[in-house]
Amino acid sequence: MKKELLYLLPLLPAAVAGQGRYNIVYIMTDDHTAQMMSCYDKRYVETPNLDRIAADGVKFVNSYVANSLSGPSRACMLTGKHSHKNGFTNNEHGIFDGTQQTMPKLLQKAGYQTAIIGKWHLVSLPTGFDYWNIVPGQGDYYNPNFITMDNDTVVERGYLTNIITDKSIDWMENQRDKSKPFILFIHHKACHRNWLPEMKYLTLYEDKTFPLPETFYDDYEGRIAAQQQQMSIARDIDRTDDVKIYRPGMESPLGPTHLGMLSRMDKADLMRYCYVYDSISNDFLSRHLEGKALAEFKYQRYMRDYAKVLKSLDDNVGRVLDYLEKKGMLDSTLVVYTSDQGFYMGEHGWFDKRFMYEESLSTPLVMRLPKGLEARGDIEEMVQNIDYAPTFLELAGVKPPKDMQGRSLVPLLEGKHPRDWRKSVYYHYYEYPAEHMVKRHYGVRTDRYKLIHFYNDIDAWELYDLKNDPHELHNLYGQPGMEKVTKQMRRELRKLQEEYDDPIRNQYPLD
Ligand code: SGN
Ligand code: CA
Repeated sequence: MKKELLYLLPLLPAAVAGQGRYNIVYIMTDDHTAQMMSCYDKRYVETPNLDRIAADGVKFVNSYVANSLSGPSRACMLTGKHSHKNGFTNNEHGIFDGTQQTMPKLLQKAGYQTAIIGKWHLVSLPTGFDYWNIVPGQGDYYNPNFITMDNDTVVERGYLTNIITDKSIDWMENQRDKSKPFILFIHHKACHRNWLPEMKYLTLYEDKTFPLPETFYDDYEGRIAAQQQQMSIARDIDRTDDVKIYRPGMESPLGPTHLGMLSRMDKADLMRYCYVYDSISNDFLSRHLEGKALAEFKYQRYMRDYAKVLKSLDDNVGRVLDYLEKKGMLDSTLVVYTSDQGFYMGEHGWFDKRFMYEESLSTPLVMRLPKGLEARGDIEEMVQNIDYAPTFLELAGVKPPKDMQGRSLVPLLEGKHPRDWRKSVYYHYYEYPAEHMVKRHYGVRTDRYKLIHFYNDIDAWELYDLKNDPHELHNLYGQPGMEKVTKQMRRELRKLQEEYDDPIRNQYPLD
């Protein structure tokens, strides 16, 4: 018997060990945040299909990323390692070293069929997959390009979220080797900027007014890095590409300075798009909004378009669940839904992510569990995207290699609560100077406190008491009375930097 299979036997629940190994369907979206998922937060939208996953399984309520940006997050997921170990620290200069050890490669070796469809964003071409079909870079919503395994670029007709799902179902139904267990990565562009809706949802949410988050008018007092960002809805969101305001007939998609991102649309769809967005622009131009009224107008446009894009995503997750149900595969398949990071929906006045504050450090994570994994409901333990690789390996009966830095979530999925579970998470963000101008920083979060150090061309510390200040408005670093907590948090940070072997600790030693 193969070594990998021997490892499997004592680990897997008896029912499953008898039937063969679990399949894994891993659905990852882009920039989808827990505030916009009704099983986490009921204020804004309904996401019935995403909620179905949690209802039949578990919802992680303390789920975090290691580096809140697309490429880095994907690299953490594939390798089970923090950015400084997998080498992909930022989108702007990163090329993923595809020769390194990854979870799909190890699963492949253990007899799994591996496939990835959709956004890849790691610059080098995928390795470790029996099948891949990816979009270049960020991908396009309308009539998108796809890169095939022969490295050809092909235009596909339609709306990206639907196409990725069609391809995923087709792979499961017609292309895979059905004698083997499989892992399928379904990676959506939704809900990434610029938020372009599917035709059937052009007017959805247009009559809805979204409540402003409490911190929309944050003044960033005591937070130097936050004062210097460029991701404010009031100031930085793009008037044409994001807010979709233009002078119809002059700057409109049909006029002389047409919006590049719409250039892929079919003519008939473009006419329908203009019919809706011309009237929004005309209405806006007639109102001459300023100050808060203008900021709030932009916020409503942002929320509506984001919510439209999300609606198509939710429908398509429902299609995958229906397919698995129809084929009788749910009992043998772990379905994971997550995002590459969280996002600001107007909190602190922002869109985008990157900061170690709660909205973008967190990421939604729900799992529909197959037969044999008994946990249900909310899981409170702190988990991180470096944990996915060891989890999938353990479920496949493969021993996670020692150099993986994440920890398998399988005990949590079995309903256990290991007493030695991590008490804090480590975070490190690198992409600066760059779009949105978020300073480089690293930090630690425990269940109560968060300590952040912004570094490079700045040297600023922040400390938050998440219990008394959940919105992170009051920086307590250096405040009288916080000496003991500061010392403990610095010690925790040093411990994690040593454990994860982050070389930044040599540049900024901690006492
Ligand atoms: C693009 C976006 C940014 C976004 C980055 C990274 N600008 O550059 O707003 O922060 O992607 O996003 S856009 O005008 O081109 O849309 S990530 O999720 O891929 O990391
Ligand atoms: Ca993203």
